[in-house]
Amino acid sequence: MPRAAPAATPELDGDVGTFLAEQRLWRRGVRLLVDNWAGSYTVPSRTLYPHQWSWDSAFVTMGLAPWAQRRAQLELHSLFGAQWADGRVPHIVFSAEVPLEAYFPGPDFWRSDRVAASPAARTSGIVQPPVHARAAWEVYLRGADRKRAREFLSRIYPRLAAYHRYLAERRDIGGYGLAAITHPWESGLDNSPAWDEPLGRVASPGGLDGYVRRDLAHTAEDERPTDTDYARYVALASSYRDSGYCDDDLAGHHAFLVEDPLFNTVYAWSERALAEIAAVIGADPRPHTHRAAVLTEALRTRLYDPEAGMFLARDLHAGELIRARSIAGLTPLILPDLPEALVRPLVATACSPRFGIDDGGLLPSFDRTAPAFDKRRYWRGPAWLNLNWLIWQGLREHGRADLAGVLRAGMLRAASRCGYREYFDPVDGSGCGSRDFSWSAALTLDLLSRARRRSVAA
Ligand code: 2M8
Repeated sequence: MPRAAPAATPELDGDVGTFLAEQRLWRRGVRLLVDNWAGSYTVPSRTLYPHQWSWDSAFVTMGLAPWAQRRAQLELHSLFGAQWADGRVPHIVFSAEVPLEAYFPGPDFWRSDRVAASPAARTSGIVQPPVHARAAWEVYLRGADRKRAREFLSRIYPRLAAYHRYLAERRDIGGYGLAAITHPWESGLDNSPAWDEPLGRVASPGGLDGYVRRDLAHTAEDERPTDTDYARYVALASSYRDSGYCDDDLAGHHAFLVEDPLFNTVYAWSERALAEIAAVIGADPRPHTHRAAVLTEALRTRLYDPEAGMFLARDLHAGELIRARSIAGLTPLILPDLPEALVRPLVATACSPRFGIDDGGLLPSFDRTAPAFDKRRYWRGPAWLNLNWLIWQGLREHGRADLAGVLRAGMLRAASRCGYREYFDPVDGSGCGSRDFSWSAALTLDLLSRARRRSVAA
């Protein structure tokens, strides 16, 4: 896929220009997170996503940690305040103050209040990638008040451990330790072409009859999922809901069951963070270290595909890998115990024309050379800052500082040119989706604050 040459960005030229541009980015990012603060958590977007989302809150926490410790702590406490008795952390916690028609599917669709295990707040009943323990660890590392930071860890640790226990005990459908997801929304990469095949098996007889999509009021239609896909999302979520969100015999009664590389990578990454947290608060880190190692090994044996040179998702009903190359398959790079024999092909794939790290832009969410690639439609090609930020961490972890630097520059350039958009067209660099999107700002603040820490230390 040909790419337009990146236009010159005068504000990023030269040391002074860079300094001023980064100052501007910092101020705008802080302003945005202040504006999107809803009292005890941050909404991903005031328009498109007006409630609390699970993994969004974890990313936001990382961006709050360097300058707003109390808010960062509160962000996670408020999410885990809505944890279910079985340990699951719902992917959306609904605000009672937001009108019902502001978001679909809202609390009346999910009906969490009819489930005994659910909390007082109304929530969805599915989960999202478990980045939270890693976020909690970052909060602790950045806390100037060490006593308070330790107290925070002691309070949050049992909650985090309960979520991981839920995944280990209720979602290991394949039997190798990996958690299975029950819905594309659980992957975080909701509309990825990787889900086309397993989602295609979901019957949605009534389509969207009786439902009104609210997302299209805020974003262009060609940047969002189609009605056909939406009808399938709704059918799948309704069937899980109508089972009482029951995880017994999922393989027998649930149409979509997938082992996803991103979900399980952040699970392993967070399990390592749990080990660090346990050591600080005097709990036993060994079960976490053990599970992290099991997960890395299962990722390698179950999801790595040598021919693709990357990790692929596994469809548990079909019993095989899904041959669609999504950026999720590059994220195992963040695992420090990933063998060098796998790091090398992953880096090569990231630099290949399929993802194209070398040409100075951002990594797209899906293989640019595949027919399903769609440069502006959500999760079918556009570049997202959270995924680029994860790969950036992975490249640094494995000593690829040069490539990490290219990615960092790409992320800052995108935010400088287009503002904190939800995602970016990887071909011409323009912004798409929602404006003033929280994790785009938060992770940029994280990037900037790490550089500050380094220069202060120097
Ligand atoms: C998107 O997902 C929601 C459903 O959960 C939606 O499209 O309405 C995804 O990008 C997801 O990863 C993200 O957490 C959420 C809020 O930013 O939006």
